[in-house]
Amino acid sequence: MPHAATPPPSTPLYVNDGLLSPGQVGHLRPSSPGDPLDELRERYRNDGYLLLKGLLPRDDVLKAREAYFALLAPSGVLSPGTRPVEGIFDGTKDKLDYPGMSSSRNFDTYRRGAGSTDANGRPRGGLFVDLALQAHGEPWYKDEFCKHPALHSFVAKFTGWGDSTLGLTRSLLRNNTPHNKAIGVHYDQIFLRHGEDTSMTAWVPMGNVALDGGGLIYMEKGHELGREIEKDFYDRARRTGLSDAEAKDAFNQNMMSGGLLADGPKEFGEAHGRRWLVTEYEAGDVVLHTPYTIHASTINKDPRNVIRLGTDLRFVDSSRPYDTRWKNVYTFGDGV
Ligand SMILES: O=C(O)CCC(=O)C(=O)O
Ligand SMILES: [Fe+2]
Repeated sequence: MPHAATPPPSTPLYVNDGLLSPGQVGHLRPSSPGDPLDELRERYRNDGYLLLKGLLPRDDVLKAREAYFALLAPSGVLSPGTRPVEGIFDGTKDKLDYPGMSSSRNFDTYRRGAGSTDANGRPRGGLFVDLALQAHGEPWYKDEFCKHPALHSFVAKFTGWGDSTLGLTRSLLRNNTPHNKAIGVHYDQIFLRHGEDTSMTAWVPMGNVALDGGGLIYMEKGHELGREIEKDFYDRARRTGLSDAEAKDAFNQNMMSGGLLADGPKEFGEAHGRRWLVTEYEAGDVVLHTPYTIHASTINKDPRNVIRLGTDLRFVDSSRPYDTRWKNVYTFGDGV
C-alpha cells in the first residue's frame, strides 16, 4: 500500500506536548493477516511493527468492550441513553473524576490518593478506578479475550515459537477518557527487562478508534532508534563500572520516572527528526511490535466522546528466559 505517497492526515492530532505538525505525521502501513508469512515477517523486521487488519473477529472484540463498559457503568462514566458497547463518555462530568489509565504508574498515583482531590479533599476516581482495576480479573477478559485463539495461533505461527508460545498474564486495560493525558514516549523492553529482548507486544484496540480518538502512534523506524538508545544506556552504565546486572537495573535512572523516554511525542519527534505514524483503528485490528519499537499515544479528542479502550498483550518464547514478574494479573503497586 502506498503509505509513503499518501499526504499526511488533516485531522489535528494532539499529544501531551501540543499539536503534531503535518510534517511530523505519516501513516501506518496496514497488512492483511492472510498475506504470505515471509512478507509479513519482512515487514515486521523492517518497520518494527505489523498492523494486522481484522485479525480478531469483530464481534468478539465488541463483546469484550460491552462487558467492560457494563462493568464500569455504575461509576457514571457513560453518557445517559447510550449503550455500554459504544463507550461514550458523559461530557457533563469532570474528566478529572474519570482518570484514564494511560500507564500503571499514573493509575497507582490516583489510587493512593496522591493524585488530585475533589472539593472535599477526597481522591478523585473512586469507583471508576476500582471497577477499571477489577476488569483485569474478570473471566471474560483474562480467560477469554486475552487468550483469544486467533491471536495466540497467529503469534505462534508468525514467530515460529509454536507450542512454546506463552501469553503473559499481566496486561493493562487502558481506558483513555477524552482530553485526559496520554501515555508518553517509550519502548516496552524497559518494562520487561528481567527477560530477553525477544518478546512481542500485541496492542489491541477494543473498539473502533478514530484518527483523533487516542490510538497508539509509532515512531518511523522507531525500533532502530530504540535499540540505539538501549545500547547507549548500557554502554554508559558499563563505563561507570557497573556489572551486567547492575547496568540493567541502572536503566531506569536514565529515564523519566515511569520508564518513559519523554512525556511529549512532539518534541521527541522533532529532536530525532522522525515522523509519528498514525492510523484509525477498527475493532478486530491488532498491532504487533518489537520490544524496542518506540511508541506513544495521542490524546483522545474524539468529537463524539468515545472512550478509547485498548490492551497490550505480551507474548514470549517460554523456552527462553523471560520476565516472570509478568505472570500475574495486574494489581495496583505491583512494582513492575
Ligand atoms: O494503550 C496505550 O496507551 C499504551 C499501550 C502500549 O504502550 C503498548 O501496547 O505497549
Ligand atoms: Fe508500550
